[in-house]
Amino acid sequence: MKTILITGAAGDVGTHLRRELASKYVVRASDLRPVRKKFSAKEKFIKADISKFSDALRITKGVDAIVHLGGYSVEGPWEGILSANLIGCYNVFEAARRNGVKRIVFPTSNHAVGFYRRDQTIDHNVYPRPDSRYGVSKVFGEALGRLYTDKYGMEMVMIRIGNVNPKPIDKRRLSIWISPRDIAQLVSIGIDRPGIKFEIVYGISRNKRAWYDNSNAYRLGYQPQDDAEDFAKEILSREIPGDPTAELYQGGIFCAVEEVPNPAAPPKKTKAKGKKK
Ligand code: 15L
Repeated sequence: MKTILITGAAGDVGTHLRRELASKYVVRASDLRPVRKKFSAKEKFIKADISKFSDALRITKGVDAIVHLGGYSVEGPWEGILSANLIGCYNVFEAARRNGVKRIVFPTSNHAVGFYRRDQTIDHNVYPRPDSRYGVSKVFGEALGRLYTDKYGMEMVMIRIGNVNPKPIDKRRLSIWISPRDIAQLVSIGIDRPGIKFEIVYGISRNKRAWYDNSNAYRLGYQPQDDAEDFAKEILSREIPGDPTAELYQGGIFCAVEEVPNPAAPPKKTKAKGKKK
């Protein structure tokens, strides 16, 4: 049985994966915070901060493959993204190389390509169009993976994940949803399929409303079991139209412009409470 390291193991996706993969691999789970539950007697938890290289070296030693989920999984402040997603990702890939771990599965994100429009179908060859600092950090991970394949012969599977959930939660997710068992299948292909150099696939179920041409995943043997369409009627009946920019693009609300405070602007006047006329 292969031993795999899952970083960011205490998060939602990490928890789904540990449960689904518990009988297939010996799982070494790592995170800043402890995992709430272990899914097999063989599962081992190691607390680690991947923004420290010494921690990354420690956790990657002696494993057959790495599923690198660790880091921010949504938009966040630049300092946090820089430390967890860029420095953290570099540390894990470089530590893997030094420890002789060849295979990395990197769950990147739909937000690496979130500025493609919803009326477009995109495949694994499109140029990235990140929709956020978070999306940019995922593009960084994809580029770093490409470098480590081309320069060091490492084997990389980049899964641009849509949204992992037991059920799709809204209209946008009808296009990008992936069930826990489908993401587990895709990650297993990423760990086990021989002959991988560098691959990009989309982490979605067999959704009727998909924006992605996921033929590269199918070529590698992916056979998704689920389709978000089974939940469409229920979801669409309660859907309220959202921000028009967000509705246009695949990344949704991540594409909306944030209000940036202008330091030169005079402070806004607030109405004083209880002032006499
Ligand atoms: C992601 O990349 C995030 O990790 C997840 O939390 C969701 O925001 C998802 O994308 C999504 O777009 O629904």
